[in-house]
Amino acid sequence: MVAITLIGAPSDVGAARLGAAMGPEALRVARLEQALARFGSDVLDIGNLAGPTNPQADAQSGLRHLSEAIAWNRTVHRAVAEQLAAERLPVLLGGDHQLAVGSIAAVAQHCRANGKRLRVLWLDAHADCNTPAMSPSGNLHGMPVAALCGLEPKALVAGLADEAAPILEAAQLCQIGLRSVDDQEKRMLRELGIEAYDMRAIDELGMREVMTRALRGLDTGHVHLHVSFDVDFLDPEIAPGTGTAVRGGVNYREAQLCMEMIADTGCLGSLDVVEVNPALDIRNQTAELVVDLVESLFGKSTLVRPVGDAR
Ligand code: 4U7
Ligand code: MN
Ligand code: MN
Ligand code: MN
Repeated sequence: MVAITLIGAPSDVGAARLGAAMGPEALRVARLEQALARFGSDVLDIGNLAGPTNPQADAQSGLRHLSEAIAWNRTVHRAVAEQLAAERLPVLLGGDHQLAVGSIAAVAQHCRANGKRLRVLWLDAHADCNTPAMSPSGNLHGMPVAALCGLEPKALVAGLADEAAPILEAAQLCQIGLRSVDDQEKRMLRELGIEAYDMRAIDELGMREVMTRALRGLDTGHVHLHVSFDVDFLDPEIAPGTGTAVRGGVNYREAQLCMEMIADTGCLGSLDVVEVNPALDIRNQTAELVVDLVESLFGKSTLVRPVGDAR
C-alpha cells in the first residue's frame, strides 16, 4: 500500500477565468482524503501551498501572469520533490494546469535520480502545447506541454531542471481526450511527435483500445506513471465545473475504464488533478465525480480481481 500526500495549489493565474484557485477546497469538501484512505496506507493532506493571487492583468509579450506562474511552479516543484523523496505519492490539487510544469519537473528529476522510466498521461480536451507566439489567449494553462518539451515559455522551467535538456521528451508523453487544439498547436504536436488520441480515436477505437495503446510497455522495467488529469477531459454534461469546457468529451463509463486500466498497471507514481472550478460547478458535482474517478485510479473495482490482471 502506498502512502499518499495531497498538496493543494490554489492558483488560477494561468487560467482564462477565475475560480480554479478554489479547486483544492472543492475536492476536500467532496472528501477526497477520506476516499483515498481506503487505498493508501496513510493519506496526508498538507494543506495549501502559498502563492501569488491573480492580478487579472493583460498579456505582456503574449503571456499573462508569467512571474506569478513562475512563483507557483517553484513552490509546487519543491513540495512535489519533497514528497517523492519521502517515498510518498504526491497528488497535486489544482489550481490551473500550468502547475503541471512544477510537478512534472519534480517527477522527471526524481525518475532520473532513481533510474526509473517516466511516462506521462495527459488527460485533457486540450493539448496545452502553445508557445507564447502561437497562443490565441496568452494564458499559461495552455502552454505547460510546450514548456516541458523545451519550447517557450522557457522562463517557466528556469531553475526547475537542467537547462540543457528538455524536462520531457515527446516520446514520454501521451495525450488522451483531445477535441480543442489550435491550428498551430496541431502542427506543433505533429512536429514534436507526441502520441495523441483525440475524441475521434476514442469513438473509433473505443477507450479500451486507446488505453491499451497508451499503456503499452509499462510492464517492462521500473516505470513511473504520472497522470495529469485536467477535468475538462470529461464531458461538460457530467463535469460542468471547469473554465474551458468543450462539448463532446469523455463520458462516465469511458472515464472509469480509463482510470481502472491505469490502476491495473500498478505503475501510478504521481497525479495532478487540475482545472476544477467550483465557481462554475453545480452543487460540487465535478469535484464529487473526480473523487469517484480517483478512487478507480487507485484501484477501486467492482469485483475482486487478481493482482496484475490487465485482461
Ligand atoms: B487547459 C487554448 F485557445 N488552447 O491556449 C489556449 F483554446 O489547461 C485553451 O487545457 C487552453 O484547460 C486550455 O488558451 C488550457 C484556447
Ligand atoms: Mn489542460
Ligand atoms: Mn483542458
Ligand atoms: Mn481549462
